[in-house]
Amino acid sequence: MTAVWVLNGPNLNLLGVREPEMYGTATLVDVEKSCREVTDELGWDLDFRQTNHEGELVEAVQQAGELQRSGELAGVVLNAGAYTHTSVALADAIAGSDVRVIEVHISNVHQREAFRHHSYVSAHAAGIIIGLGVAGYPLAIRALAGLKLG
Ligand code: CA2
Repeated sequence: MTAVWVLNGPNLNLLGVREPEMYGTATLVDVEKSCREVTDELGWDLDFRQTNHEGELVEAVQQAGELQRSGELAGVVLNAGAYTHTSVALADAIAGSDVRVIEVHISNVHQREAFRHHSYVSAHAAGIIIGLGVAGYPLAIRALAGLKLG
């Protein structure tokens, strides 16, 4: 069965609990449900995770690359949170593992502080979905399905 991994970075466990004006009222559990609706429809397996630790994201990306090489993974939906703007290690992991990544951001980072305008992930992403709220997650899974077929 084809799998997709959805990886969430630091503080995304607070989704729906704090800052609803910026990130909306959906919780990460709600986001996982919306992703599972799409993977069920596609007949895919979903692995949905959140971590506050940079090294765990790096390791997950490396493992995802191995799984993709073995033909078992369509790719990764990645909201790396603030590590998007800081992590050369994460960028190196994506480039080094050659894993297919759709980068997602809930908020429109380009309407926010200048330090959020640069992403270390984007140069290595197959595509980017920014500013569509949590709807970006299931859309990113559909994008992976399109890329896999195409
Ligand atoms: O818009 C996004 O998805 C971000 O990746 C979210 C990150 C932020 O650092 C990026 O610049 C853009 C922050 C995730 C923290 O999420 C929270 C959710 C609710 C309350 C507090 C933080």
